[in-house]
Amino acid sequence: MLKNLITIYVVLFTLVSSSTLANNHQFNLWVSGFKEKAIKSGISKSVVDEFMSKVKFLPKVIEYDRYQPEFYEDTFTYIKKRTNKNKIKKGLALYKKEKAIIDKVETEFYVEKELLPSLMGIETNFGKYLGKMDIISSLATLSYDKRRSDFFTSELLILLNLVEKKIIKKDILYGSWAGAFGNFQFMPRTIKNYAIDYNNNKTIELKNIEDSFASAANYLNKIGWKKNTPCFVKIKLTDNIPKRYLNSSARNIKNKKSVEFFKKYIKNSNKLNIDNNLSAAIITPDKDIIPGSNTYTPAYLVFNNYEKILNWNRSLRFALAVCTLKNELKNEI
Ligand SMILES: [Ca+2]
Repeated sequence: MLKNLITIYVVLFTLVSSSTLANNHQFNLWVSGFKEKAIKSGISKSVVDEFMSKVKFLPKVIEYDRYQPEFYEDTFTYIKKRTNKNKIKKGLALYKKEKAIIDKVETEFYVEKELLPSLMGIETNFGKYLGKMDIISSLATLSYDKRRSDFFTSELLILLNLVEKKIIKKDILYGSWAGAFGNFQFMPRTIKNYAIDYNNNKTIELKNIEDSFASAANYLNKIGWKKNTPCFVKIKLTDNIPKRYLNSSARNIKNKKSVEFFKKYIKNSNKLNIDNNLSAAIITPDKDIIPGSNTYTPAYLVFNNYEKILNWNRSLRFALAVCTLKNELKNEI
């Protein structure tokens, strides 16, 4: 019996380690191909060699990619966890501490002063969880993986380019498992398109308050955030709402109509204090995701600004949490 068990163990161990070896071999082949591609795209050989010779396949990154807990949490739990009293207190403390820069950025980029602390609070718990992954290896692992290879390959090329041009410093490339970086978790393309060296020291530091707040505000402004217009309102739907109006995917918010149009499907709609002409959509974030959930509850009427937060992170719950915290902070500031 013991002998059999040992044999099984040895066979399993051999299988596992040979598959790891095969995986590493395949990954190294991918790295060689990527290096050629990067050099052809105009990145210098010295930068490519420096960064891609140390790169590692990170099995954990693939695990995280396949399991994203927010998909399994119901909306109520998700929002409650992330916008509790402690969060509000920390958001207020951050605002008080950085009032000068936050007020300056508010005026310059037309974003409400409570918006940036809310985003930072939900993204990284006010800078507490910036991620400790080597993001070159994270991006390489996800580029090598088949699921979203093209997307991550181009993110990795952009990152190497930013390092080569010394726009970001090479010794601070630690972030989330998906390659996002800094107080607001910018992906390389977002850094390239929207990040700002606000304190004028010739480098963009996304863990620094001045650069990260101005960069986040610039990003929101450029993608069309409208200051002092609503993000969402919670509603109760009537039973006769046609199913086509219910959005449960963050990929593409469909069937937008005016607030006035939707009022016939909303209980107590006379109490809604929202401009009738605003373009809106209905989301029911638990539908299709939480087993056995009631299709119509919870339901929210969402507006332009809500979709801007989705640009940031394609999760219906994430955007609801950001706007909920924003409302809470607005009441206190
Ligand atoms: Ca700077």
